[in-house]
Amino acid sequence: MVLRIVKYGDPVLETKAKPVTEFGTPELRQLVDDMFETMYANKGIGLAAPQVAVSERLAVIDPSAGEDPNSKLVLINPEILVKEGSQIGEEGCLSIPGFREDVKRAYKVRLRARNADGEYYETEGEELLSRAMQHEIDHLNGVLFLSHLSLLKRDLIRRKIRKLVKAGEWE
Ligand code: GNR
Ligand code: NI
Repeated sequence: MVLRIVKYGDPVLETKAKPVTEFGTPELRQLVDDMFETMYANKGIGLAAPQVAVSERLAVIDPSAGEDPNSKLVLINPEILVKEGSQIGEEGCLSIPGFREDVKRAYKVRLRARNADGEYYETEGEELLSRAMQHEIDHLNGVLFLSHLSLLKRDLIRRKIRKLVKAGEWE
């Protein structure tokens, strides 16, 4: 099932999500499936549970946007172990549609997470995958890419969104 993506302005996006405590349940598997379906339907490369109004530490990532079944990643209660280098690149967010800005991120990250069965695993990513991992883990901490912009850019985007809200063109 494709879920509704909440947009900037909804407090769930700026709330620190709670760890997942029950693994291997039908509910968790369904949520993971629905999150992949929602991400692909919106042509995203990542999606965090708070974006579908579920305040839990769970995100899905697929930098191939569905082209390569081997690139699907389920991150539950993820923790960044190591960050290396830096990169600057354009970033967007399905909860802030229509806005893209350059964001500085670590070039490479290594992280530890659990899968839907609760098994721990470690993985790493570079470039776009690393960027998506950092973007999704930010979501779990209630942080949006806007926080990484200058105050000036952030305020400009906030003002534009306020106009869209007034025009009834936001959510
Ligand atoms: O689809 C998405 N593309 C993207 C591009 C650069 C950096 C991060 C991302 S994640 C984003 C989908 C999204 O909002 N995930 O939370
Ligand atoms: Ni996002």
